[in-house]
Amino acid sequence: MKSTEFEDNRRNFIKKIAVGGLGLATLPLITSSQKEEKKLILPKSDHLILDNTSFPADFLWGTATAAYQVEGAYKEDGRGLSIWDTFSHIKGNIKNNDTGDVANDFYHRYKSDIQLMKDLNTKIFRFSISWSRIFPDATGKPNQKGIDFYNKLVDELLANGIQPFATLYHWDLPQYLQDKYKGWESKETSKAFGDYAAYVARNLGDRVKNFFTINEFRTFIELGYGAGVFAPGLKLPEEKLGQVRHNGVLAHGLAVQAIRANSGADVKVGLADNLSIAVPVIENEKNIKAAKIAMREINASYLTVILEGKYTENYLKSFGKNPPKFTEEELKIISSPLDFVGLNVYNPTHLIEAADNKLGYEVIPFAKSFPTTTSKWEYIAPEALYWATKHVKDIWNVKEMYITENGSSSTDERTADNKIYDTDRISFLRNYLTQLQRATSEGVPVKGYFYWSLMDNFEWTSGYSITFGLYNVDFKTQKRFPKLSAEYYKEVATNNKVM
Ligand code: PNW
Repeated sequence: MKSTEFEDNRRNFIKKIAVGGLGLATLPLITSSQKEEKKLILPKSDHLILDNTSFPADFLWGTATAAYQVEGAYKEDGRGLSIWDTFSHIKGNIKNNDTGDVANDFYHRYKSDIQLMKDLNTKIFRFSISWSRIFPDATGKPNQKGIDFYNKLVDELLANGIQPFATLYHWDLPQYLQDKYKGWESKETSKAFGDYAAYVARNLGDRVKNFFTINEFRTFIELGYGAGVFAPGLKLPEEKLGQVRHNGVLAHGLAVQAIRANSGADVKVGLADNLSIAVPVIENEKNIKAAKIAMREINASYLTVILEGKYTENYLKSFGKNPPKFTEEELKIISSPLDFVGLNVYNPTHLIEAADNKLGYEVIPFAKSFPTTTSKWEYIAPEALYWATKHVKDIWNVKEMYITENGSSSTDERTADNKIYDTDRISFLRNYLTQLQRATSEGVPVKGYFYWSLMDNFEWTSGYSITFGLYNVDFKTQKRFPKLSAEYYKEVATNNKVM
């Protein structure tokens, strides 16, 4: 087709839309009769929701943070240093040479920040525990003041009607483990993680009923030990990375067992994984099938081995002569049964089309013009939330899930009268939550959603320049300002609906 013809067709198309020539009959909209049909085919149950906005009655709404990103107080009350302290203090590693030394000063301001959670009408909060507050040095002796901080935090949350969900590892490895064992390159670190998990479960398990072992293997391993842009800043070759990944999932399994052995039967445990998400580029049957095949392969090193207890053949073959070293016994530990799976979902990682090749699928590239948030990796594609949860249910038959993170980074300008009209974040949320509602309305067992993040915070290598919060933070004064999205999210949490 000549470009002029293309232009003509385009113009006609636009004209047709303008005059209403392309009506409902030709556009793939859900008509009211289809909606009726959807209502009729759903079995009757209290848990199934029969409209296009509501969530199940017991659905939980919350927000999330992580220790190094908000706590600050990096030398207080006997806290040891972590690899993120070391990494952020090296000039040039972080935008504007920002560090988490003070961050949001959550260590001292947790009480007023819990009031912000309350103002949002949220009932769950996901935070992480700083390993080096609890075990600050290589002696293995716990630091009472470290655990005391989390005791106070948990008590204050419960007193305010908010259930604590604790993550044990959100990337701030004690520096002495990096120095002594090369961190995650060694199984000694996996074992140390198990011991730390046991201690935390013994001390908090009477009040914290939900634990996540590890947050986002892919990010801290591939970026920290592979690309060298996250702490500890290493660029290991693929065969060594294979071992790091294995040691990471082994640590998860050891922690699951340690938590079970050191707390009551009412304590639940899972992980928070940013799984790779295969989205069928066109939602037809053959692409959906291909995307399911792709899911197992693209998550081979983390979620697949955790939920299946084995690495896929293709994954092991990819190492040639140097596959990671592991035993059958370790695979059993890694795949210890979980109570729930937490999913961090921001964007699809793979757009998939069915293909007549060995794999059965092909990866379609993202268009250069694909929209993103202010984080250039964050493609705006709400359907990622639907497919992530749907695949995890269909492939691995997971019975309970949480969205442990989802959120948008925006420009967030504050007006002269301290208002932040983050309308892009509201649009992001409305669209992503619509896709989550689509999943729950089909019976995908998602129990709750944690918005990332309660407030702007130390966004790793981007320092304070990238903001995901519902609350804006003036880091000079530590004042918090609700964004318009905070108002939006409160409405969602209050009405249990997409608004
Ligand atoms: C996640 N990437 O990190 C983390 O769990 C949070 O700590 C973080 O603040 C949040 O998402 C927003 O970034 C990621 O470069 C960091 O693809 C980087 C990437 C993905 C996730």
